[in-house]
Amino acid sequence: MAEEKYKIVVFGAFGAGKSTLIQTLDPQAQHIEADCAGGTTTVALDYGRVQLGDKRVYLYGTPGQERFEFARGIIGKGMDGAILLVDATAPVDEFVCHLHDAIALEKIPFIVFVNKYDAVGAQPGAVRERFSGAAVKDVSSLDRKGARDALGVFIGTLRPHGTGIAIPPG
Ligand SMILES: Nc1nc2c(ncn2[C@@H]2O[C@H](COP(=O)(O)OP(=O)(O)O)[C@@H](O)[C@H]2O)c(=O)[nH]1
Ligand SMILES: [Mg+2]
Repeated sequence: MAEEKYKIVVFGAFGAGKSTLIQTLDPQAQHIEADCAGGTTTVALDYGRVQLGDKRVYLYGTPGQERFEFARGIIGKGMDGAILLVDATAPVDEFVCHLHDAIALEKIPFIVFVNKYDAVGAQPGAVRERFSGAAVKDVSSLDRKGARDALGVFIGTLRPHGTGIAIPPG
């Protein structure tokens, strides 16, 4: 049987744990930084690969700041699913809600990973409640097995790359 491929993009605020998650899932993941605006800002991307049985998953981490909307648009092109990574130690702010709404609007299948849920001061319940209409799971970016298992369950709900319905832009 042919190998199935999936493109998954990880969205989340700066510091939510996106790079950590991708590094945990693929220790050989690439972290790429580029200077923008004459070196005054840095745009950081992550890229990793995970093999789950006969399923090959390509993971992309997007820059977490508001001003990199354009980069998220480019990286997100043709994704089969999205992970919204939320830091349970920080309030769910407008930016996180904006990311959620943008993913939902495009009808991208997604799951919310509640990261840092066991850290001091974490309020995972508040995150779960905020996104109660969606698939939500406590997943630590530092826990390889937990992250792999959660990714595997999510991938199992998706159609492989190239079989989804193309959504026209705009
Ligand atoms: N306690 C705890 N810290 C984490 C976890 N995941 C990430 N961090 C820390 O959060 C910080 C930001 O993580 P990073 O992956 O760089 O965030 P990014 O900006 O979303 O890529 C780092 O200091 C990580 O070590 C986690 O599951 N638990
Ligand atoms: Mg990062």
